Amino acid sequence: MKRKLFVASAISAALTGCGPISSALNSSGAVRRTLASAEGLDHLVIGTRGLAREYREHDVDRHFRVNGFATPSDARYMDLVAGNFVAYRLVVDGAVDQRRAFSLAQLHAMPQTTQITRHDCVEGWSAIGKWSGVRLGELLDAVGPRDGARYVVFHCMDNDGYGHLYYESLDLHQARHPQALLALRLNDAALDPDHGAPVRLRVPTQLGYKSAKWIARIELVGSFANIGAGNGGYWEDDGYEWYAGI
Ligand SMILES: Nc1nc2c(c(=O)[nH]1)N[C@H]1C(S)=C(S)[C@@H](COP(=O)(O)O)O[C@H]1N2
Ligand SMILES: [Mo]
Repeated sequence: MKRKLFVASAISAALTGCGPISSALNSSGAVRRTLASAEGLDHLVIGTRGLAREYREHDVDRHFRVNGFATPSDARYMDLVAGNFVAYRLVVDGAVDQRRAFSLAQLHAMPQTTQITRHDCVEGWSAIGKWSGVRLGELLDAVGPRDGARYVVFHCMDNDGYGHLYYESLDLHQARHPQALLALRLNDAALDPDHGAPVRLRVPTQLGYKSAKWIARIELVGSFANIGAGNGGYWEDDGYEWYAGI
C-alpha cells in the first residue's frame, strides 16, 4: 500500500511539471494540455475512475470491525440515538445553489443503491461490508454545486479528545464516483452508532480514513485551506496523503 501511495505521488510529481524533462517539454501544446489535466490523469492511472471490486453476499464479514475515534457520547449525539435519529438533519451548504437540511426520512426517500465492497484501512486490515444508501452524486444534484465549488468537505460529530473534530474531503470528481456512497445501512440493518450512524461516507476506491463516519454537515468549498489545519482532513493534517486511492 505504501508503495502504491509512493507511485501515486511520483506520477503526480512527474505530471505536475517538476524537473528538467517536463520543462524541456513544456513548450509543446500537447504536453501542456497533459499537464493541465494531470489531476484527471492521475485518477485514471491510479484507479479513482475505475470501479472497486464488488463482492457477493457470502463474502460479507458479518462482524465488521470498528475502528477510529470513540463513538460520540455527548448529550447531542445521545439524544439523537435515543430519538432514533428523527431529529437528525444532514446540512449541506457552502458553495451550493440551494442550502438543504435533509432528514433521514428524506435521505431514505431518495434513490438507494447497494454495494458489497471491501474497506481497506491504512493500518493493514480489511473488511467486506454490504452498504446501502444514497449516491453522493445524487445529493450534489439536489443542492447544485455553484461555480467555484471544488471540494466536498465532510464535518463529523466526533473528535480526538483534544477538541479537533474529525473531517474529510473529496474533490467533486471523486464525489461523483458511482461508488461514493452516503451509507445509511450496513449488512441489511440501519447503520449502528459504532459504524457511524446515522450517515457515513463509503469510498471503496480510497483508504478507510476517507470514509467519514457520523457526518453532521457537508460543505462545498473552493479550497480547504481554512478548514482544520488546511490539508483536507483530520489525518491529512497529521501527514497522511490527501489522495488515498487504492
Ligand atoms: N468520523 C470519523 N470517521 C472515521 C474515522 C474516525 O475516527 N472518525 N476513522 C476512519 C478510519 S481510519 C477507518 S479504518 C474507518 C473505520 O470504520 P469502521 O469503524 O466502520 O470500521 O472509519 C474512518 N472514518
Ligand atoms: Mo483506518
